[in-house]
Amino acid sequence: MCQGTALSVETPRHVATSHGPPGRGRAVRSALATVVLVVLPTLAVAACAPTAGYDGTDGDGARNGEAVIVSDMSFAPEVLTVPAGSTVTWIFDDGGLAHDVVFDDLDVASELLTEDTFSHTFEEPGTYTYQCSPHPSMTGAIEVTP
Ligand SMILES: [Cu+2]
Repeated sequence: MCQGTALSVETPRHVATSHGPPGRGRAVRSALATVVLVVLPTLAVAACAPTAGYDGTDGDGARNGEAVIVSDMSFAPEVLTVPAGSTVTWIFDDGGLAHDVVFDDLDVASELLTEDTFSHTFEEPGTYTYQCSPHPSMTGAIEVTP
């Protein structure tokens, strides 16, 4: 992710070391190159910082990869694969629009929620499909592997 940084930093150095008579234009270009050389690595560090500090949780205690985000009138990911025994957490965040999670072949359903979370633990392997009852086009599935 951050490997492109070295290439970006190399480019302005050619401007600073290019041959030519000393003059105001060159001095300005050199100063500019110095600024770019200083700023670019700083930006790279800033861009990398959130990834480096990410601890694998989403803030609601759900482990990374076992959460479904309910937003933009859809479930993401639409199909989530987890090992048996996993607790899947749906995080409702669609700008005040209420959704729910109602399983087709399981007696499991959430309330209609505009925020907050709903969790269910899947003990048995299988594929469990669900939908949002106010919006039947919103569908998803949990694939539980042994
Ligand atoms: Cu919905």
